Amino acid sequence: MKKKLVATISIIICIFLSGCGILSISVDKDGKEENQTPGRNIVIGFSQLGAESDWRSANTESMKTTFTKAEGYEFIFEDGQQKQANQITAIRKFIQQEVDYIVLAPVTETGWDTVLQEAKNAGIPVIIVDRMIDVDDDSLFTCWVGSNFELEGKKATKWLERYVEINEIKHKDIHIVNIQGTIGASAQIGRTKALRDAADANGWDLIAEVPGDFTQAKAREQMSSLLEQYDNINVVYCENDNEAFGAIEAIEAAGKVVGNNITEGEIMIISFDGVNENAIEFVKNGKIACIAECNPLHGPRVQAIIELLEIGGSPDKLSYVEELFFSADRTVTQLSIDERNYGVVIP
Ligand code: GZL
Repeated sequence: MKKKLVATISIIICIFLSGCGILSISVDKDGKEENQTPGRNIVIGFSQLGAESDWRSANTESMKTTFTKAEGYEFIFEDGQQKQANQITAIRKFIQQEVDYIVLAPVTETGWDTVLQEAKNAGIPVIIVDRMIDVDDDSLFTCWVGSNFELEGKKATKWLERYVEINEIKHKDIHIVNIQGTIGASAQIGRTKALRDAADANGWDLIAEVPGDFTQAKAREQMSSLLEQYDNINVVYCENDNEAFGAIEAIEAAGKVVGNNITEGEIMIISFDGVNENAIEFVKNGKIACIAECNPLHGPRVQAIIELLEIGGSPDKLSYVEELFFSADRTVTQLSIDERNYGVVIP
């Protein structure tokens, strides 16, 4: 009885408070009540580059689940569909809407100076996430948070160097192709540079570099074409997991074997991201030799930046995310899977 009485009284109080406009109770898409933080409504315009990969989906999910009404935010999301023109249009929309902050996940590094000058003229801070931008005046953005893509590539090429030495393979017998990400994206630039440098240093035969756009379909198409042109490929460097899935499909469709025993004629896959649970499973069962993690959970990182700005603080200009490395021969694999609470399983 007492519990019922307390419940009734608290409902009356909420109705009274909401009637006075002190506590606005909003209802979310599932009909669940979302009590908004009283007297706070930070408007954030997020220009996401697209939905090309599992990494991107996890990144978008992280932002959407962080910037909720209940936490005192109004989150405006625009999907650029992998086109810079769409992202520029979105930023101009945010300026018109007089948002408090613009968050940009840029599809490529260049071409942002004009629109970011417009945001600066409007007095709207711009936070860059994930890939980097290349602008003449770095006051056009407040700060950037993302990954060190060249380091990710170095982790992967260092692993391959060790694999070659342990298995007493001659470096010149490594015949590698690179299925690159979106050309001009920092992730592609850094990962490609790391491979080129390692191939030069070790004398690996870097047969070809082809754009895979970070998508499974494009990578499958490119891998099929490469297999028709070259019969000595023994390592495929995929600049994200979705490309690795596409390459594996193409290799198996061609009747070849994906695996880590290149001396037995298997074709080794090296990948990046580690978002998708299937990709991690592939590392465990040997279909993918190793994955350099690229962590997509930027929501809480951007939130910390915005909350710091809200109280007049100044965030670091560049913040790099700590990232793991997964390979079947490293105990870190199990540790990092247990710790991770995200991932998109392919149906
Ligand atoms: C990296 C990110 C890349 C991922 C891909 O931070 O920009 O774009 O590695 C994604 O999966 O498409």
